[in-house]
Amino acid sequence: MMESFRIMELSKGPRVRFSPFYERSVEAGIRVATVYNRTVLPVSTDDPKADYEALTERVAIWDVGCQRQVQVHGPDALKLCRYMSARDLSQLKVGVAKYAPLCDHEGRLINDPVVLRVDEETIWFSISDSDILLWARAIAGEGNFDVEITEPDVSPLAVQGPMAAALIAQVFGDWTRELKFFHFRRITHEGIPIVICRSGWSKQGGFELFLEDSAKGADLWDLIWNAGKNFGIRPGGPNNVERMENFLFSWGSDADLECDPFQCAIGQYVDLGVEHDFIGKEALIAKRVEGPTRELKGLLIDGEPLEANPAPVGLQNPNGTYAGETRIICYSHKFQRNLGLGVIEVPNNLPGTKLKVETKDGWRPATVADLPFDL
Ligand code: THG
Repeated sequence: MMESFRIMELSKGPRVRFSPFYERSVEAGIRVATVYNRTVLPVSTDDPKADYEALTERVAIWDVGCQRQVQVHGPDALKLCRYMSARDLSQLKVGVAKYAPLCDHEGRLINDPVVLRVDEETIWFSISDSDILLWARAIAGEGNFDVEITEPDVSPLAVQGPMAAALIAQVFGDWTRELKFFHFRRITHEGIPIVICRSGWSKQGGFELFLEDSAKGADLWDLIWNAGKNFGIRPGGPNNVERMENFLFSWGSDADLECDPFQCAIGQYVDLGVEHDFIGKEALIAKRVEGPTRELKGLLIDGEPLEANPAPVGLQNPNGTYAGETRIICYSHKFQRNLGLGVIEVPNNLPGTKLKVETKDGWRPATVADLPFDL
């Protein structure tokens, strides 16, 4: 069980938001939560191993209403989004999504949203945990883009796991089986407006249901939950063990604010060859030429299973000199060993390099590995 606090009650004020699925999540057994985009994000039940098994063997339902949408609407919507993104969005079609790094002018990664083209003049940035509403408004204002930027009433609910496709087909119809990865359709089902997208923060396959009316949160949850009983559905949250085993990047967790997308191991989503300008382009080209001074790598940590620790701890050479920072640690059920992600100083980042990682019971030997782990 991950370290957590049990403290006072959270007040239902404007500073911490609750998603439309929050109450159902708690009723279904969620006991640990964090905060993401100023919204409570359910993390796990009181049995994280069972959460992992449901995700990897059956189907899991997650309240990811904290994945807020920044809506860019207007004649210049695509032009602005293309200027904000280090991945080329020029060809983004209606009904298609793309994972896109956003950088600042120095090439630092400031967010890594899923970008959905909802219609010709409407694009959603489904953001990670930093304020892109303010950023987008500043960029649009400075550049005189003809757009309106808002946070619409949209809350994603994730359905992930090997049985997710069968469950979603049972609820919404067989057409959902034909949806390709990162493609979506906007529908109204039993009076509930949703965007159904084949996506989600796991490599188990699944869907995200972007609810477009927060008054219908319990209705949508119940539809999936009731149909899911036959599939052994279980509540959970974005799962750090599964996503570390298969490597999906977590902004705000896996790297600090100075890292660029190459250092974060998501450089394959950066398009430097485009003709148009985008924020950070010049800096990223220079960084590409110079090469990184440190980068995110996997760590195989020796010894008995470690308690999950999603917080930065030490990383050293065997002789005790600084080698970088361990960003997150977990015990992998699949590989039956401890895994870590670390931002590691060159040249200690070479696969096979022996290092040591700080844990509660002292320093443990560890070996650097490429991402995704190939074990
Ligand atoms: N779904 C939605 N919004 C999100 C997330 C999500 N916003 C916050 C956070 N997660 C953003 N981070 C990621 C990281 C990885 C992926 C999606 C969001 C992802 N990557 C795929 C991969 O690496 O295989 C696909 C990338 C691609 O081919 O384009 O899915 O989970 N709505």
